[in-house]
Amino acid sequence: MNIPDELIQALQQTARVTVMTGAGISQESGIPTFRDAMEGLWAKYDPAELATPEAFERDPERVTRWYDERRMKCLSARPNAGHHALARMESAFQDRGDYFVLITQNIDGLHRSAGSRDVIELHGSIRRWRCVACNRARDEDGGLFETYPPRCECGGMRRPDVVWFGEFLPEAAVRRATAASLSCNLFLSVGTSGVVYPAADLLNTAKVAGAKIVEVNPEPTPASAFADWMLPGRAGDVLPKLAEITERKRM
Ligand code: BV8
Ligand code: ZN
Repeated sequence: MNIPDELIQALQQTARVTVMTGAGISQESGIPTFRDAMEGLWAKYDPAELATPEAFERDPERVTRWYDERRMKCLSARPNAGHHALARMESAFQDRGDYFVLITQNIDGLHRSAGSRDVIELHGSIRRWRCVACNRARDEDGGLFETYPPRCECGGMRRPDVVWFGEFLPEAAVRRATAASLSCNLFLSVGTSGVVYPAADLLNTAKVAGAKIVEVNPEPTPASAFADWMLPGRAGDVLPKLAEITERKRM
């Protein structure tokens, strides 16, 4: 696919870029997207059912077992060309003193592993687990837990430090993501179906504030109607092209 000239211009003239990614960018790293995450054992549950405080309340063992299996998949996954391209774009923009902010809805940590320095994780991290009693939290990079739910030293149950449906997003992350959407002049929406709020609002916030919108997705989404450029392709194919344009000297 070739990149439209006006988008090439925009990428090379623009000084303020904000990117928001969803599960689609990790699909090429072998992590099923949220909707098709329900494979095998989990085929009979609706993910939005399991990713709730009520589900945890009702059956902490089943919920923490599901997350721990997803944690293993995330820990063994490798960032793909899409993740690496965004890390290159961050360096290209920031090295020339321009503004580049990466927001993600993903909890898999792959942007950081690809070298992105500053990632706003709107929905938390599946690697970090916290105690519901004393709030002690730490990254878990080892094998599967022995017991479910895993227990804290204080005896409390530990849960993944992710945002479940019906839970508020981390205040600081929302503030930073909103500021980045308000102040950019190019907003890239990559690999997201744009149906989960309030994350899905950020594209609209950027649009209303006057930013040009680029969407990268093999399928159209509800956001496609608002996009100035809809690039119908996989993140791993399209983003390296955008990174290469960004790294080329400005006209
Ligand atoms: C909240 C962590 C306040 C857990 C997740 C309006 C306003 C506010 C809230 C709501 C609202 N309407 C409804 C709500 C409630 C709810 C919501 O949005 N529900 C939806 C289902 C309608 N929102 C919430 O509950 C949020 N909290 O609002 O708090 C509040 C508090 C109390 C009471 C009321 C309100 C919390 C939402 C966060 C939930 N946590 N993740 C976990 O992962 O287990 S959401 C999870 O699903 C992901 O993080 C992500 O955000 C979402 C999945 O979306 P995508 O990432 O887009 O993935 P998806 O599979 O859908 O799509 C993949 C896309 O990739 C596709 O388009 C595909 O074509 C594309 N693709 C595939 N391959 C590729 C590709 N693209 C590029 N390259 C490829 N190779
Ligand atoms: Zn504790």
